[in-house]
Amino acid sequence: MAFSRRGNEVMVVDNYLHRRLALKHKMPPLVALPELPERCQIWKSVSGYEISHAIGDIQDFEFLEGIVADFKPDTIIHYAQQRSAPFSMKGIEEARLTLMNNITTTFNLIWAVMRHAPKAHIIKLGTLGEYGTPNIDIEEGWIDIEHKGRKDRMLYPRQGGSLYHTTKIHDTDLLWFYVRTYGLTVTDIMQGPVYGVVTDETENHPDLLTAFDYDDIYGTVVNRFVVQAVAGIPLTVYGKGGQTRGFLNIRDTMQAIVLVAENRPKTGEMRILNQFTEQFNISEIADKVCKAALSLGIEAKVAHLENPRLELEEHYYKAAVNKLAELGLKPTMLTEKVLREMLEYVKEHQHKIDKTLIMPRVRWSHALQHA
Ligand code: USQ
Repeated sequence: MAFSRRGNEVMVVDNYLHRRLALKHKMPPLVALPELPERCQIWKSVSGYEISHAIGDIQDFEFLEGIVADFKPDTIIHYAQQRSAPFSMKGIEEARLTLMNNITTTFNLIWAVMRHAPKAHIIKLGTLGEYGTPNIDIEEGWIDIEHKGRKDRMLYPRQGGSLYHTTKIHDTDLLWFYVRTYGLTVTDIMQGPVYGVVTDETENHPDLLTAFDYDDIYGTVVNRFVVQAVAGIPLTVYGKGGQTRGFLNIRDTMQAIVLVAENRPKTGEMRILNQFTEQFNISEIADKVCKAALSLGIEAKVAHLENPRLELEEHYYKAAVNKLAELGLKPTMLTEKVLREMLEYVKEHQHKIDKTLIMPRVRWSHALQHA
């Protein structure tokens, strides 16, 4: 929608993976959304612009190849990923699905582009979690290393905290291999956890919103805390709550993709950008949500749960984030007003909250216990 309203010819390809998994594992979003063809119609009626679509799985190379050959895109935004860390740690079936889906979609896309649109700019959604939580500053994709008197510039070391994050590392590696070997043009955007409800395009159109997930597997931490506050459930801080991440508003995800598409890297370049607006630890997020809730008369509490994940709960964290600002990104901050708007949205749909979806069910150590 963001590209369409700028006058671009847009095509969306979807296999409903997110919806199918949500259905199978009984974790619906807060508000049910129409399927893609209906959403395209609604978009046409509100904007006048047409978005074409195809329903299918890009793990099927022939399906994808046909689309790239016909449409001949000059920019491709690759969102086709199983993107939940807890899902990828649930068991072997979920782990395999995540690994196969994420790597195969990237691999197929690379080949479809090489064959039919070699000049296309691939914009790949990466994740800050690829870098993990190292005890040194995190750079934007690359690091200059001096070793035994010699210097080189290499991919910044990566160490994911879940299998999902590890598949994103594989993606980066695959893309970098094909960029340096065949001269593809790629931007890998390393985003932190996203929060928020609306973008400029969806603000007044509830049927065009993205899924607002709050369960333990799909929901990300800020959105979960907002729902928990409204539902009167103590906010589920995992462990000590000193886990620090770089957060961003969903509005900025769109802003970034548009900026990146409009400012292509050099042909044959692998450009890597970090994206977040502010760093917080989880306890700070919980405090902010409690404060905003209180301003609406909701008294939220915080609970420190045993951490279902294996992650550092207190650590150094300092990530560079310059390149998107240089392209002109105007950051949206996590203000009390923004949190209040989220709380108000959730309050409107309070009756739809399923409280059984809140507590964490997936433990990183689960697979070991069942080995
Ligand atoms: N956390 C809690 N309580 C909760 C949920 C999460 O304390 O109820 C903690 C987690 O332990 C973790 C942090 O909050 O330390 C972030 O968890 P999250 O579920 O919000 O985000 P994460 O699993 O890391 O994954 C999300 C998206 C993923 C994206 C990633 C960016 O689902 O697609 O790639 O954020 S990043 O975290 O930078 O890797």
